[in-house]
Amino acid sequence: MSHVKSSISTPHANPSLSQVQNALQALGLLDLGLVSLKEGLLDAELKRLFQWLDDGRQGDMLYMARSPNQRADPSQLLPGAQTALVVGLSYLPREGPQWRADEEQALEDPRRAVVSVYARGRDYHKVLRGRLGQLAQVMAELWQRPSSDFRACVDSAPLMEVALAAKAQKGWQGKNTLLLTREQGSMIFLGVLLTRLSAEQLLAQKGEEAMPADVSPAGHCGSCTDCLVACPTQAFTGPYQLDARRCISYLTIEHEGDIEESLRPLMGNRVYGCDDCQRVCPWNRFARKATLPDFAARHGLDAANLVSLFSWTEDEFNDRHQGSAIRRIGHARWLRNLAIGLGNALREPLSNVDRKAVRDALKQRRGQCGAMVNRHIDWALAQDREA
Ligand code: B12
Ligand code: SF4
Ligand code: SF4
Repeated sequence: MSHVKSSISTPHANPSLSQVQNALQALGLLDLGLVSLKEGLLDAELKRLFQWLDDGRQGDMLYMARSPNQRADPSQLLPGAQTALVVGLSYLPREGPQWRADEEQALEDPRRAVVSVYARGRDYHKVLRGRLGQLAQVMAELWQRPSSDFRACVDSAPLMEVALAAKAQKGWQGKNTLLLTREQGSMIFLGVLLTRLSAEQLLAQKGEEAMPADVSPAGHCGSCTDCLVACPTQAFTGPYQLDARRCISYLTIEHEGDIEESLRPLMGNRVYGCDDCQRVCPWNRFARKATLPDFAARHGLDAANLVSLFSWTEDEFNDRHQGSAIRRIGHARWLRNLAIGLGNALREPLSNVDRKAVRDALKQRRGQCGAMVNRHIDWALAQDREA
């Protein structure tokens, strides 16, 4: 925090957005722009959200169906909010091209367990919310406003972050439904700092421009459809249209019960989240490595194998995932996901040693961890092409 404060002068007679930009840089955050909030800003997106919910595409993410109107109305989160500052936080472990090659190799090895790259290190909610809190403090000091004039939102607040970020005009919503930028592709988390400061107050100096809120974002996907084609479970029903119920990210993280049998073989060795619709995106060739150390892989999660992760006891699971988003799914869902990966490994040509290790691991767990895990273990053993 001290280095952030020292990079700007506080308090300031005539604070301006460029000082905020300095603070963003010192905090390792990408400036994704500023949106002037006004009534009806997200009306078109709200309509589409209702359509999505009507179609049942949220599956059992009950929080998405709860008060949808609120998601399009930032003033419900911060009464009197006038402006939204949108930030990004990069989480890529390596530069774009190297990351893509490493992931492709891991996906092709049936023994490997592929955990989505965003979840291998510290929980981003904590990292990003902490940094937005520091940014709010800097701004409160600069403009001499109470901290209650700011509210940091990261993911879990009921707010349509991608839609809002697209309004800020430095990025666009891609056909994979994620926010992309020319500089960093989509390999960024999004955060929003709502403030009661107006755009006019923030843009005190000449040469700074507010984005008019009603301009619709021009995308740079062009005729590309790579993400739609690459999705292993065909979760996209069209460009910008995702049926979450088929998405591996939903199935492995959000969904509590059994995973539909027809989808299991399509999941391969993806055991927590999925990066395919981002890995293939041409814009992610330009994605840069994360600047913060927080997202570095823990406990070898960037090179783990299914059998070893499947052997973790519940205590080991809780200890090793302390401070990670993965802990929230709990040990049973973790084993469910890994059992599917192990079943898919048994469908592949494996050496005798590897095949035996997979079978033994599954049999050993059978009966230890509840009915749901057992059902997935039974399915996995039934996939053995050499049984
Ligand atoms: C629910 C949710 C999920 C669900 C549903 C995803 C979804 N696309 O809806 C599931 C569990 C599947 C999921 C998965 C992932 N998620 Co998620 N998720 C969210 C959450 C909480 C809400 C998203 C939402 O509002 N969905 C509702 C539907 C209706 O929104 P939508 O799909 O964007 O629909 C819009 C488009 O269809 C658009 N539209 C329709 N037609 C047209 C036509 C045109 C021309 C245009 C421009 C638009 C358009 O209108 C709709 C309304 O705006 C946000 C955080 C937040 N608070 O916003 C994070 C968030 C979107 N997720 C994030 C991430 C990182 C992921 C994963 C990559 C994680 C992973 N590696 O496994 C995957 C990616 C899957 C994917 N391709 O979306 C990040 C994305 C960052 C970024 N760069 O955009 C967010 C923003 C969290 C964060 N704070 O960083 N997620
Ligand atoms: S995250 Fe994976 S499963 Fe989900 S839409 Fe993207 S490619 Fe498909
Ligand atoms: S893969 Fe192509 S269509 Fe999909 S988001 Fe990237 S540029 Fe857009």
